[in-house]
Amino acid sequence: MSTHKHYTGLIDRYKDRLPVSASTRIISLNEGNTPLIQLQNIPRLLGKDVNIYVKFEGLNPTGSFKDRGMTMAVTKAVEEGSQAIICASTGNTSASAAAYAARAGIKAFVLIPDGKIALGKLAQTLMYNATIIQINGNFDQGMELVKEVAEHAPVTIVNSINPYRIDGQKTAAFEIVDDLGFAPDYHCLPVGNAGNITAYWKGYTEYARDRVCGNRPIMCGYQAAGAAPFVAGHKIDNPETIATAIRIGNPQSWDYAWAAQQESGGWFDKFTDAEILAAQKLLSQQEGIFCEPASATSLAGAMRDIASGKIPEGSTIVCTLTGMGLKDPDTAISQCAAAHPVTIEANLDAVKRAILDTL
Ligand code: AN7
Repeated sequence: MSTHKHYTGLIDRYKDRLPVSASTRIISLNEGNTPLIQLQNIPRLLGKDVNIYVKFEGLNPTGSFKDRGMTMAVTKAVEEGSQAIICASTGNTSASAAAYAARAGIKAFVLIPDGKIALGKLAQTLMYNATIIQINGNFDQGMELVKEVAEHAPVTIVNSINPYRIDGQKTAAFEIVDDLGFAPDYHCLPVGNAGNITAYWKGYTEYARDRVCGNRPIMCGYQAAGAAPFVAGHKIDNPETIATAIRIGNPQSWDYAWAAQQESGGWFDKFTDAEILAAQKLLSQQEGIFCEPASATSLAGAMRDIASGKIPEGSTIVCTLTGMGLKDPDTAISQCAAAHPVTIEANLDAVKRAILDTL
């Protein structure tokens, strides 16, 4: 028998810091351990002496950071005897819940806003065979319905109001400190339902408490202009943005996110859809890193705050890229309409001309 030791996911790696025991059956797809990539060309374009890293969470098994929380939430749901999980979702949580339910052999029910889910996320959720319930309403309405129905049906909620989700997701902060050898000065991330900013703050706080790192980063939470309750200071009734992942007006982790902002000395800010898409394109074209629109909000924010000097030169900055670009092919293709591929005759002359025209 092989004694080869291989990576079996973030619960195994960080089990001393997670609520599991030796007898827990771990439901894992080898999530976590995502790359921390240093940007090379964008800092040069900004003309500033800064170290920007991206934590590419789009390389998790279902293509988003949600897998970190989901391995933990589904592991605990199964341990507690649950036969079914449920969530409301803007798309990524539903894909992740569906995958981990399949892995565990239990049922997944997902409530999604009709017509407002990126195509890749819908494809995944269908393939993993979740029961999809589309509602004529938005994420916030779905979330309220999920909380109500869970009181009447034997289903475990796996949205980030489930504390095990936060526990799983805090491991992203551990990985960043373990990779860098220290905590960054600034941590930038998109904020929707606010589970992730809550989780990162919990992770950094735990590592600082245990002296794994000496400091905690300043937390910068960035939202879409049409869905920016933390910038407004109150919930939003009809959130709208092309970044459908963060089309959320009533964040469930409201108080935790404010605590992260206040305790870290950080801030919230908002970005138009055009700014978000420009950052997504810049990251693809300058660095070869393709994230989904919502994820690019973190880079849009870092760039604005570096340019203005709010984030000073000499800083180390980590931006979380929460999801991968293939999640939303429609938005990617429609953004590149001007550079639409041309079709030519299949002969050498035509190919030569096509190349020379471009050079
Ligand atoms: C790519 O899938 O809420 O602030 O239901 O998919 O922790 O909510 C997704 C959120 C950022 C915001 N980036 O994170 C869902 C859902 C991407 C996301 C967020 C989401 P939170």
